[in-house]
Order: sequence, then structure tokens, then C-alpha cells
Amino acid sequence: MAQAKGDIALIGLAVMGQNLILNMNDHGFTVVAFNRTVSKVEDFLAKEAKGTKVIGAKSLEDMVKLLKKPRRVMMLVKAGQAVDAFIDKLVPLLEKGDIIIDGGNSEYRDSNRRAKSLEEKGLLFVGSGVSGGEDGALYGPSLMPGGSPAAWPHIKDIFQGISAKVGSEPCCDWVGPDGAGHFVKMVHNGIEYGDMQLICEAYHLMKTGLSLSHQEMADVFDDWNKGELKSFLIEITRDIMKFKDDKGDYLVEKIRDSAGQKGTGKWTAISSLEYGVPVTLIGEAVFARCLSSLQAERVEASKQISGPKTSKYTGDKKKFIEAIRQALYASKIVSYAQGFMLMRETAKELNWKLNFGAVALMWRGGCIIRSVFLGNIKEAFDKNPDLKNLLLDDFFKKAIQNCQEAWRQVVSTAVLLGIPTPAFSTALAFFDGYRSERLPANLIQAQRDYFGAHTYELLAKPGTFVHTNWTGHGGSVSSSTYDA
Ligand code: NBP
Repeated sequence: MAQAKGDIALIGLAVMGQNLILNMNDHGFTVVAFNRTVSKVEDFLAKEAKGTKVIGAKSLEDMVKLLKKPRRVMMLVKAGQAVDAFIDKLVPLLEKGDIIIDGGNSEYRDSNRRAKSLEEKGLLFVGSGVSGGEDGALYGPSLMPGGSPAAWPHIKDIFQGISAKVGSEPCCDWVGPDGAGHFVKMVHNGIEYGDMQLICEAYHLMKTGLSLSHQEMADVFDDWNKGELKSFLIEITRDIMKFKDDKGDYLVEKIRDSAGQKGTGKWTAISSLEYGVPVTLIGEAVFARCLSSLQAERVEASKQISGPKTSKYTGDKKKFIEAIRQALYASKIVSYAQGFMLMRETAKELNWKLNFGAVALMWRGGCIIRSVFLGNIKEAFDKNPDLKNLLLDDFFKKAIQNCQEAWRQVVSTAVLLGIPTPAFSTALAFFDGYRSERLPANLIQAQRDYFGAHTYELLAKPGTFVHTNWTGHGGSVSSSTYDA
């Protein structure tokens, strides 16, 4: 009989799984490796895992026998059907209290379902966000585990051991029940879409509006990376700006301007619509990718539709670059405020208790959106765990106040030059809407009541809904259905 010495099993020997195994091994854990195509186990042991303590399993039965109890089985396989297929095969092999961990990019509602179904069978389920790409998996990812709370004490040492650290603090903590871990990872990815779009808009303005060279833009990003915008994405953008191919040309300009997407940004936008939270910046970032992908159509349109006479800014370049930096910073604050609004509302709806300070810390290091800025967000939630909105925190209120004038100048200049800045613009529109005591929705209510007798609420009598016969020939009966 095989000796049960494995601390954890890992199924899925593609790039993420392999690197996570090596990371676990480096931290002193004994990992049992398995893969659907079993020959890859042998290959892995002979190559990447040569000289490590990693144990290969020839079958799932074999793998389970090699594990200490409670058994911990982590999957890093393609999200969707592959996860369910493995769960179905694992369930008969496991015992009460054993733990199945899904570290793939699963949709959080799938994780809600899997947690419920496995808990009913006496097993524990963890759906964990893993961020940081292949390097993160190897050297320290950001990990966002959620699911059956009873699983956490059994996986905490491994997870916090292998995760990225900020100082001595691990970028991994328990997120919440059900699919909360995958939900938070989804919002992380949505925010990543937003951050990338904001940087692209800054690049577009500097390249088209200011005609900066690639070295000049690299210098600007380098400079920004020394201050409040310091982050992984700004850092890699600096390096991309100055990267030349073997012909000595700037590679970025040779890349087709059509952005791909795997869906997590879209899921965030869909969730925001479902829960009624105005996560406008991520929505615009997703749509900006969609518009970019209509590349052939845009090329055709560009020959037929013209914009303003010039797209060149004629004012002080240096001052405008600083204004762009401030516009990016202010827009980024709005984007994160919106992301946390979505998490707050979802947590309320699904009865999850999320620790927002811990979420900010998990994103502070290891993941793609890692930045100094997330430290400020953590401080805001540490100061006030019930903070309604980041925009109401003193630090961010002041920060956005300082940037406001420059932000408006950048958005209005971009409009006049015909350079699209959907994320900068929507962030500003949200900011102006959020700080408005009165919005024109009174007119929407009047219109709805006019054409559909949907009723409206009087400011002076909150909670009292009335209908008006606006035309004199409609009836006084109101509608009970929302079909506008
Ligand atoms: P992939 O997403 O390419 O998945 C490859 C693994 O899934 C292999 O082990 C493969 O087995 C297995 N698999 C597939 Br494909 N279809 C299967 C099926 N029907 N039944 C069982 N197994 C199946 O690998 P990855 O890029 O390492 O990502 C793993 C997970 O981590 C994914 O959910 C991904 O979204 C997530 N993730 C990836 C990154 C990243 O930067 N790549 C970052 C964060 C999270 P086989 O060898 O037999 O084909």
C-alpha cells in the first residue's frame, strides 16, 4: 500500500499547475502531481520537477492513497466542464472532511453550486482565485480562497506559505463562503481591464495628442512609476514602450490594435448590471476592447468619417503630461471605488461577510493589479471597515480633489482633439453623478409615468407612489409591472 506522505495533490500540469507545484515544493510541502493526460506526469518528473520531492501519481486512486488526511486536492485545469468532470471522479474516492480546491478561473456561480453540492456530501470545497500569471504561480501569487470555511485551517499554511508577501504579510486570506473567492478574483480581473484601458488612453493621448517619442513615453511611465501610480502595469508599460524588435523597430507599433479577452471583464460587467451597481469604468474597458476588435470596420470608417481639424495639442506639453497623470490617478480611484461597491452589494445580496481591507491586501502584491495604491485602500478600510465608498474616505477625497481640475482639462481636451478616452470620461461622469445632490431622474420618472403609468414618488412624501393623468385623456389606473 502506498505511503500517505503527500501534503496536497495538484491536478493539472499546464503552466500554472506546474509552477504552483514547484512553489509548494520550495516551501517544504510534499506535492502529489496528476494530470488527465497521464504521460505528462512522467515528463514533469523527468524535467521541471527533477530533483524535487514531488511524487507522481498514475491514477486518481493512486493520488488519493498518497495523501495525508484530511486530503487536500487542488485542481488547476481549464475552467468549466473539466472541473466538474474531475469533481465527479474524485467524490467516490474521498472521505468526509476531505477538501477539493479549484484554483482555476471558474465562474463564481459555478463555485457557489460546487460548494453547496460538495458540502451536502460531507466534503469541503474551496474556490480560489489565483493571480500573477506563470511567474506569480512560481514565485508567489496572490491567492483569494473562499468556500467551505472549515477548510481554511487545513490549507492556510500552504496557501499563505506560497503566496506573495508585502513585507511579512501574505497576499492571501480567507475571502468568504461559497464562490466568494472566485467572485473577488473576477472583480480583480475586471479592475485589471480598467487599469489597462486607462494606461492605454494615457498612451494614446501622449502619442497622438502630444507626438511623444517612444523613449519619451517610456520616461514618462518611468517617472509615474516612482510616485502614487507605482504599479506592475505601469512598470511593464514603460518596458513595452522602449522594446525594439530585431529590426530595431518599436514592437508595440507593429502589433494589431485589436484586443482579446477571455471573459472575466465581461463577467464583472454582467454582474454589475445584475446587481444594479454602476461599475461604469470596467464596462467601458470591456466595450473599448470590443470596439478595438472591429479593426477592419474601423479602418474602413476612418476613410469616410473625419473628426476635428487637428488631433495635436498645442499647449504646454509638460503640464499636459502631468494633467494626464492626474486624470489617470483620479479615474483609477473611481474604478476601484466602483469595484468595491460591486463587492459590497454582492456580499449583501448573497449574505457574505467580506473583509475589504483583506481583499486590498491580497491584491497589494503578487497579482497583475499590484500597486502602492492598494496599500492606501487597505488603510482606508482598516480605518473604517464599514466605509460606504472609497470616494468618501479622507485620503481619497483629498486625492481626487487635487486632481479634479487636471482631469476635467484632459477629458475636455481629448474631446476637442477627437481622441477617445472612454475610461477617463466615464470615470469623470460617474464622479459628477455621485457627488450630485440632484440628478435628472425626476424627469425619467415623469416620462415613465406619462407613457406607462409607472407612478413616481414625491420628494415631499417618500414612499408614496402616485400616478398623474398627464394628457387629460389617459386613465388614472397605474401599472403594476415594470415594462418600460
Ligand atoms: P489550461 O487552462 O490550458 O488547462 C490545462 C489543463 O486542463 C491541463 O491539465 C489539461 O489536461 C486540463 N484539461 C483540459 Br484543457 N480539458 C480537460 C477536460 N475536459 N478534463 C480534464 N482536464 C482537462 O492551463 P493553465 O493556463 O495552466 O490554467 C489553469 C487554470 O488556471 C485555468 O482555469 C486558468 O484560467 C487559470 N489561470 C491561468 C492563469 C495564466 O496566466 N495562465 C492565471 C490565473 C489563473 P491535458 O494535459 O490532459 O490536456
